[in-house]
Amino acid sequence: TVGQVIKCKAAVCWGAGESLKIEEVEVAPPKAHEVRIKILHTGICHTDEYTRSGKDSEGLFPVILGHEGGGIVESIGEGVTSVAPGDCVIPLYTAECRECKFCKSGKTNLCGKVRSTQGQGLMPDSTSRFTCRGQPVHHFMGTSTFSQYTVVADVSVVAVNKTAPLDKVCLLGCGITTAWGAVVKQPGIKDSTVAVFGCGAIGLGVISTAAVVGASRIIAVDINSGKKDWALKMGATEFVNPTELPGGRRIQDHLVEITDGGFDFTFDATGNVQVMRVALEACHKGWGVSTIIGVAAAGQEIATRPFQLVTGRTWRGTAFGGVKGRTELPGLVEDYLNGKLKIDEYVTHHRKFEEINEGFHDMHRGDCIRCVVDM
Ligand code: NAD
Ligand code: AHE
Ligand code: ZN
Repeated sequence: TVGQVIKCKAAVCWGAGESLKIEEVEVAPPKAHEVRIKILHTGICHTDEYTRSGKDSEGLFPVILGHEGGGIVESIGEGVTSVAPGDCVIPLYTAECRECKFCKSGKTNLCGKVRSTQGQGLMPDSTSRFTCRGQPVHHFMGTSTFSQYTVVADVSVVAVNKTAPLDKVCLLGCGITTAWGAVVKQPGIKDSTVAVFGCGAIGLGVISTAAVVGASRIIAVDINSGKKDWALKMGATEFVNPTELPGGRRIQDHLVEITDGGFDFTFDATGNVQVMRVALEACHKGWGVSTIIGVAAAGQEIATRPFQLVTGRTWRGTAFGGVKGRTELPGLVEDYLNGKLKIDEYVTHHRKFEEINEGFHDMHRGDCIRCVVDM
């Protein structure tokens, strides 16, 4: 198949709000500095649903979604040296070129090399490698893992230990890494109080990592009380459902009261801008730091009284947990293999590729942490 167009199945989303359709697609061979990957497994992240539903201001259609995949390199284009055919790989929606201003700054994991074409749903040469029913189909987040074969930039993929089970470590492509990084790259969590809003895979990962790092108190907040057992199992010390507070009490008032002034650290893992405000206002005066992980719909904006910041609270955010994928993911895979990082616990559902839309429904039902799709 090297150098040839591959025909395979992919889940195509033809328009905002539509279900995915399993279609036969043509996947062109990788050009220079590109890698074609046979995807074996992919998670479904809330961000895939966000873009499918039409809430993403960068959303483009038709598109092949998916950014939490694992696979095997099928072939490489000219000039690719970082991975080879047969390698076990994880596609990276946050590239790492090691040459751009961002990568060289030492201050961020965001990379500038392919981000603008990635945002246009295209490869770095501004064209697509996917064709369906005679028309080009957009790439998504530089990964498009809802296809049996995908093409990514060489800066957007990392080889990991060949013995790693891809149906588990695929989750390092987004959810688990994001949560892990959001905590370990934030100094001072040890012996501190932490609140986590939203107990999906991201929030639970934050809870789990905060517990490992040694937070003294971890309060999980979710409107679904079914998440209580999950949160406690992952290391939360308490659980609060804001909709069950007596007399319609405001959640931020309740949290500030039970923590003698608020938290050292809070995290939003809901994507709801009202919750982001609550998370900021639940921080302790003088030093509390609130991190936004959740992704908000197009047109949504955050608000608070500037006085909240004047009086020493910090509002920040993180993408992919601040993790540099090519440098750090192989180590996270080793941590998983050595029993130091939880992944299995998050996989509550498995779906065959043909049932991928059911996987999206699973996500909405509230008892699903992650659904892994077997390609
Ligand atoms: P999820 O849908 O599995 O979990 C969200 C949780 O939030 C659910 O348990 C839900 O009950 C809870 N929730 C919803 N509204 C709430 C409210 N008002 N108060 C408290 N809890 C509420 O989603 P996920 O896959 O865990 O992703 C969480 C968010 O993180 C999404 O917005 C996703 O797009 C975003 N995300 C961001 C990054 C990043 O790099 N910044 C990476 C991955 C995911
Ligand atoms: N396209 C959206 C923003 C989406 C967004 O913030 N994505 C996160 C990753 S979510 C993974 O599940 C991210 O990494 N953002 C940084 C980046 O470069 O995209 C919008 O609002 O336009
Ligand atoms: Zn994601």
